[in-house]
Amino acid sequence: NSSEAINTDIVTLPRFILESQQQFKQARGNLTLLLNALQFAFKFISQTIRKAELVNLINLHNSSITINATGDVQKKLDIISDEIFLNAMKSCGVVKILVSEEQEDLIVFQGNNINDQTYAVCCDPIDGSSNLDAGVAVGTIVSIFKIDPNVKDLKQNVLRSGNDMVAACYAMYGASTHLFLTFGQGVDGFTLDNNLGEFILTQPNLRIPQQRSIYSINEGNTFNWDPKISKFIDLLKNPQSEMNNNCVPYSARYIGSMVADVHRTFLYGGLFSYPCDKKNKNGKLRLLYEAFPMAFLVEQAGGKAVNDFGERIMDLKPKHIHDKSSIWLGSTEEINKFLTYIA
Ligand code: AHM
Ligand code: MG
Repeated sequence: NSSEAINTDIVTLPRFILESQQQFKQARGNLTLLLNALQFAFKFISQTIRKAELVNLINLHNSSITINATGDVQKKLDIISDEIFLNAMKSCGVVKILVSEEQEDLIVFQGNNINDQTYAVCCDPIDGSSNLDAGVAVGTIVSIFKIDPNVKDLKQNVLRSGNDMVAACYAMYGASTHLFLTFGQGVDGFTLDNNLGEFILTQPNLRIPQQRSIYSINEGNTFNWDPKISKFIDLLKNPQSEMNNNCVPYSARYIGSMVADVHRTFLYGGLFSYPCDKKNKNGKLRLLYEAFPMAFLVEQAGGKAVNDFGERIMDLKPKHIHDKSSIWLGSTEEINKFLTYIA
C-alpha cells in the first residue's frame, strides 16, 4: 500500500513556527514574520549558489566575476547573497537593525511603525566563501536580538552579551540545504525539500554527542599559535596522552567553512576551534554573526562554546559590530578537556 510509505503529515518550517509561537500568549506574530523572511532568503541563496556553479563553469571558470548575457559584470555570490538577505529583512517589516559581514556599518530600516520593528538581526550571508568555487558546503549564519525601545543609541541593541539573543540559526548549502534553529529551547533541524520548496523538520530536538575524538582546526597556523595551543593539539594526536581515554589518536577534519565544520560537529561530535594566532590576535571569527549564534546553538544542543581563555562565548560582549573572538566549541567532554588543560 503506497499510502503507507508516504508520510502525509510532515512538519514544515511554517507549521513548526506557528505551533511553537502559539504557546506564547503575548506573541504578536513578529517573530513568525521574521522567520518567514529568513527562510525565504535561505531558499533564494541556496538556489542562487546551485545555479551559479553551472553558470560559472559555462563562463570559462572565471567564477568570482562573470559576464552575463547582457554584458553586465555579474556580482560575486557573497554580494548577491547579502542583497537577498538585506531585501528580505527590509521587506518583512519587523526588523529595525541589520548587521552584515558584508557591510561596514549597521543598517537601520525606516519603518512605518516603529512598534512593529522589534528585531535586530546580525548575519554572515555566505560564510566559507573561499570554498564556493570548489562546490564545497557554505552557509548563512544569523543571530537575532530584540530591540529595546528604551535604548536611544541603536547600535547598543546589538553590542550586547550573547545571552541576550532570542534566536539563532544557520543554513548550510551542501548536498542538501539544512537549517538548524534555536529559540533557546533546544535545537531543531530542517532539510529543504526542493520539490515542495519547504524546509521539513528532520531532526527534532537535536543533541550533540557528548564525546568524539575529532578535532577541527586550521593546523597550517601551528607556527603562529601560542605554544600552549600546539601542545594541546599534540596531546590529542598522541594515543598515549591523558587526553585519549581510548588510546586512539584523534582524527583531523577541517573543511574551512565554519558552518560545515560545525554542522559535522553537531552530528558526529568532536571539537571545532579557531584560536588566536600571531596574525589574528583576537581570532578570526566574528562574535555577532559567527561565534554568538553557533555558541547559542551548540549550548542548546547540550554542547559547550568557550574562547582561548575558557570564558563562555555567550558571556562576551562586543565593543564594535565586527569584533572577533577565538572559539572552541563542540562536545561537552571535548571542550572540558580543553578547559582542564588551560586551567
Ligand atoms: P568568511 O566569513 O570570510 O567566509 O570567513 C570565515 C571562514 C569560516 O567559515 C572558517 O571557519 C574560517 O573562515 C576558515 O579560515 P581559514 O581559511 O583561515 O582556516
Ligand atoms: Mg564568515
